[in-house]
Amino acid sequence: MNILQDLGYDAQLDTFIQSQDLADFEIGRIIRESKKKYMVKTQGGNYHGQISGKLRHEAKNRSDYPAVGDWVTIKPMENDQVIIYEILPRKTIIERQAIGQFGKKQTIATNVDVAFVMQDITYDFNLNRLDRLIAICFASKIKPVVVLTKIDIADKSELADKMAQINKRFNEIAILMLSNKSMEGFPAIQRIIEYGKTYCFIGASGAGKSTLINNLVGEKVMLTKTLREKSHKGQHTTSHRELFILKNSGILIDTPGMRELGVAESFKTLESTFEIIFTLATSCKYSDCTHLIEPECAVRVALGKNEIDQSYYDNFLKMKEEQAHFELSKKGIKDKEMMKKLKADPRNKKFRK
Ligand SMILES: Nc1nc2c(ncn2[C@@H]2O[C@H](COP(=O)(O)OP(=O)(O)OP(=O)(O)O)[C@@H](O)[C@H]2O)c(=O)[nH]1
Ligand SMILES: [Mg+2]
Ligand SMILES: [Zn+2]
Repeated sequence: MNILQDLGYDAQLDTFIQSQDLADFEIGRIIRESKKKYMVKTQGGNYHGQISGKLRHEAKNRSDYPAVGDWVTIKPMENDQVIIYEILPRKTIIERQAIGQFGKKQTIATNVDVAFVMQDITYDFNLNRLDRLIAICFASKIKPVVVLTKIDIADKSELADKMAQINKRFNEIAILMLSNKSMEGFPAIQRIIEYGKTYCFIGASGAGKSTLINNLVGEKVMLTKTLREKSHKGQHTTSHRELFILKNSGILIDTPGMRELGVAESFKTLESTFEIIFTLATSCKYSDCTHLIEPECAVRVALGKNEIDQSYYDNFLKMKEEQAHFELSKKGIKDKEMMKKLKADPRNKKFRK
């Protein structure tokens, strides 16, 4: 079997390569990236890739650097090192807005055919996040398949209720249910995966992306959350992107949970996600400023001057609300009266849109 074909090399790519003068180069696919360190797979094996000086000089944006899923031209060096010269045209790019940086995009993966949008159906269920993830797929012209995970620990009526909410919101999108524990729904996912096609797994941290990939590969190729399984600290288990080839089947790309799309599970998460707002907040007149109505609020001044994005600000408010709810529910405060009071407070007015 041809390794490049197992890796997803197809007719379109072949036509392009034949039309170019690439006789001096080998072709490979980026299978792993971690802080601009690359692993390239070629016909001959796996190599540590370094980008050429020319590629580095000509790179203006993050998207000009190789990403997992990219086909590249390379030349071998000593040992297991190669130089990466050029990124071949990308069929698709999954990218998202880099948070807090205008117009900056972050590449998640490239040459992806289908995105599995993973969503925990239990405590971390979040329709807005699902919205945002599906929007990313559509913006990237990649077909989304929603996978609702952990159905083994959800109760039946809860499951039905959430399915109804989802069906109301998204039509024409495939929605699957999965338990990585009982393996209910697993065969249906296996049946979707076709030889030579590339599938990227996206979704919040803890959704079960790496667990599913391990199950599909049939061995523990990715680390999954174990130790602090029950603490839901919003910490990430996967911190790099990596591609795996299934024997006689498709190609899978695991990605780290997307923090800014997730529920702010702790103040710390909120703080690191919205670093700019927290920095600005140190100049607000009131130390407990909510950045909604207070005078001399540095955040709203920055907003007025277009120094921060309206959507970034809105997202911050939304996530702050989610975080507040999360804190309350964590403390077991389900008192409806208190909720009402909270919502009646004009300072929380904007939180409810
Ligand atoms: N009960 C149950 N637990 C699951 C299921 N899927 C995953 N888990 C558990 O959920 C935790 C998180 O799973 P991971 O696969 O590490 O999640 P991830 O999406 O890769 O998270 P990041 O790498 O942080 O983005 C692990 O402890 C898994 O064992 C499921 O279907 N049912
Ligand atoms: Mg993971
Ligand atoms: Zn403020």
